[in-house]
Amino acid sequence: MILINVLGLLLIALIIWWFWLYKPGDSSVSVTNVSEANISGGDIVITVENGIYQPSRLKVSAGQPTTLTFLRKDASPCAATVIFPDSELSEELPLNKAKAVVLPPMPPGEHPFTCQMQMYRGTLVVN
Ligand SMILES: [Cu+2]
Repeated sequence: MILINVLGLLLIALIIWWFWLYKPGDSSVSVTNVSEANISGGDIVITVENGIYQPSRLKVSAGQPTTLTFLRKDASPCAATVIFPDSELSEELPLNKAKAVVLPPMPPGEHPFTCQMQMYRGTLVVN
């Protein structure tokens, strides 16, 4: 009886660890400096790999169309779509092939972009 309780507690601890504490490829840890890029140069390529967009924070200019170039290296189908909710836009990203996504002009502010299940997350900083 006690053994079963202990096993149950261990299982609960494992589940808590798995879902709340273990974060593979958490972008907030290592990429703070290189993850922010200014897109106005036009030649930034956003790599889709290991659960993060790299860079994941992009500065773009307000009031003009923006072209983002994505390069998907993650073969999982979830990474295949990038969604820009504020622009009501979604694009398919081919594997290992650069894909340019043209965004309409956006109002100033922070506009997120994600994959289908929101595991990949990025932010457009428009100003
Ligand atoms: Cu996803």
